[in-house]
Amino acid sequence: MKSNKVIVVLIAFLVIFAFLFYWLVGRERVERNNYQLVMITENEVTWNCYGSSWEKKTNINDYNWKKMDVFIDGKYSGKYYIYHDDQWYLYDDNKEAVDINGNFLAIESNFDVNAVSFEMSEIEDNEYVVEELENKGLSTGSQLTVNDETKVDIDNDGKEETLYVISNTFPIDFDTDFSFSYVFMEKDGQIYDVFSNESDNMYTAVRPFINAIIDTNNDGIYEILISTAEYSNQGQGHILYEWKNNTFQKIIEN
Ligand SMILES: [Ca+2]
Ligand SMILES: [Ca+2]
Repeated sequence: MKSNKVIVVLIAFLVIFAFLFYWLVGRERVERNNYQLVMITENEVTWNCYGSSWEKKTNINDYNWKKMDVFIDGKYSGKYYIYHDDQWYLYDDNKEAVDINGNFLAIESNFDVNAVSFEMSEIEDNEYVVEELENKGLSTGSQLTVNDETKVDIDNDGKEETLYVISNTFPIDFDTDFSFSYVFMEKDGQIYDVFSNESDNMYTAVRPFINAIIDTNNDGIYEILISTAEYSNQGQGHILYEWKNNTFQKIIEN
């Protein structure tokens, strides 16, 4: 009887040890192997995602002549061969050049990536814009140069959230000594900030836009890629956010 008990205890220990070993060492490896994704934006940097860990790669020429899923201005455009020289170029199956009119995003993955084909439209109801401006201590009568929204079920709960982009950057017909840009989400009557940029100098201010709404890790929750344009239009920045614990968190940026 006694030796039976010892065997049971030993087996229990082995099971617990195997479970802990998998949890600490194997799980990450399994995750890395499960979902892999490469995301290429207009910068000369690619983002590679293995499970939940992201890496930046600068060897962009490795992707030359790879066939990838291409999105232009948030809309799925098709599978094209991509090629980088002084900028990114696209080619179809006959190796004919395809124009890129808009913001380019290319994706390669070992799973079926769920991305939203979305369109921005002018904000219909000002209620949450007024609330956001008040939250930021700004005049609710502030003139805007960007005033866009789109509706998406970001958190996969069956109800659409609204994503707002507002900005007073790069004005043509008015002056301002304070530039601001905010991207925020309204969910169940609450505002959640995604991106904000404020500047006293209009030449350093940046204007954001929603570049992609895409589930990069296949967990059913969409991530949001915010890209930013600088006044000079020379540079672009990119930040990927995830909705986690009721807040937007940066995953990776460049
Ligand atoms: Ca929702
Ligand atoms: Ca996700």
